[in-house]
Amino acid sequence: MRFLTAGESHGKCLAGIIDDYPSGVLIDIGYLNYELKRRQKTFGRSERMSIEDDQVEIISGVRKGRSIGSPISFIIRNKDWENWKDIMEINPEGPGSGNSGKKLLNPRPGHADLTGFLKYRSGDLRDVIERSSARETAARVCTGAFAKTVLKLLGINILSYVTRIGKKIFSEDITITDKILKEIEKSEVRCPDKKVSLQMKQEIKKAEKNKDSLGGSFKVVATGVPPGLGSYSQWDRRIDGKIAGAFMSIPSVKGVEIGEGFNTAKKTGTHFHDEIYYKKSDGFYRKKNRAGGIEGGMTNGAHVVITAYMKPIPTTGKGLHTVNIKSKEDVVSLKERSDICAVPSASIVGESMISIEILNSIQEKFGKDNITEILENYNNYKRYLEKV
Ligand code: EPS
Repeated sequence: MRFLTAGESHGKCLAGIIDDYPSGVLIDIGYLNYELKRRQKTFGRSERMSIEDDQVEIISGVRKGRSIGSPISFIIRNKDWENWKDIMEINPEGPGSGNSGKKLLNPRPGHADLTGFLKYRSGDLRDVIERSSARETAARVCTGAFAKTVLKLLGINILSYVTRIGKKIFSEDITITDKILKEIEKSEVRCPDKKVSLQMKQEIKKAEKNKDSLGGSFKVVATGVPPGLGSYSQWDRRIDGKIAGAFMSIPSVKGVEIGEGFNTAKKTGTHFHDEIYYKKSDGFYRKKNRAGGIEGGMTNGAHVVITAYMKPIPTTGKGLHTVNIKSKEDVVSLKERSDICAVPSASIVGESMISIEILNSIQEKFGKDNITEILENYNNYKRYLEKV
């Protein structure tokens, strides 16, 4: 399964194309919209989130509620486009052609602005910031919801929660129960602990008051993943490489950890690796999961656990020292309406990226054309695992 997205942040809509999505999958539009809402409703976002009410419109690839094996395409309309029609006018002679808005010339350190200007040779940073905006991640979440729909049929589920916002940390190990999952969904910052959630919200309010922004970290966990997805046989088939790449592609993510990855350097082999046991009823199993469910470039049957680390949002009320791209004068970086902290929303994007990568590896091993074919091959593999 491959996907591409298109669309500017304040353009007419976002668009997505998903290729090689299996046929025969029941598509629940209500579920796709539910996932879009999960990304939108977190604390620390800009007023933009109260303007938008992300809803998917499927354009192709689905007939009478089922995928038919042809490319799926969809759009998500930007409600805010109504307020930006003139500035975003497509036609040179169109109704809004006389109004391009004020030229943006003061690039924000930490954003794509300066390098985008150098690379694409635009005299207005608006051309760069429209597409480099994290608004694009709404289309990824929609694609992720399509992927999750297939994974659920295989008993693979994905969850996420926030582990840090600024200085506030949630570092406990959680046991995955329905109660914890409900707590995470109830928390506006997607943290399983009520007290820490409040502290995280305070941290965001403090940053807002100081005209500043925040980063943090979030965890994504995939449960029910079978052993043997990915392969050690070639560098580009290693699933840890694919998952790390997918997470690094989320705007603002600067580090990705698999299991207790960042801890490995200080531990000895006998204190780090997850020892192997066997029980007739359960087959092979581990008591620990420091490897985060991946060994030798393959899933090992344990939960896949990823932590992503995000830098603070580059747009701040205070601004930072920068240089005007035209006059070359020292100035303060541009200020646009912006989020204070997007870590909780990014955790939903993380869920989407892992779903897409896991589904890709599933299709590589069990077939990609039709869901019944995938399920037959998958169940056959599971029967083999029970016997081995
Ligand atoms: C973003 C800036 C803000 C965010 C946007 C990402 O948009 P605006 O400039 O319209 O206020 O709200 O994120 C979204 C719109 C979204 O849907 O996530 C940026 O500069 O990356």
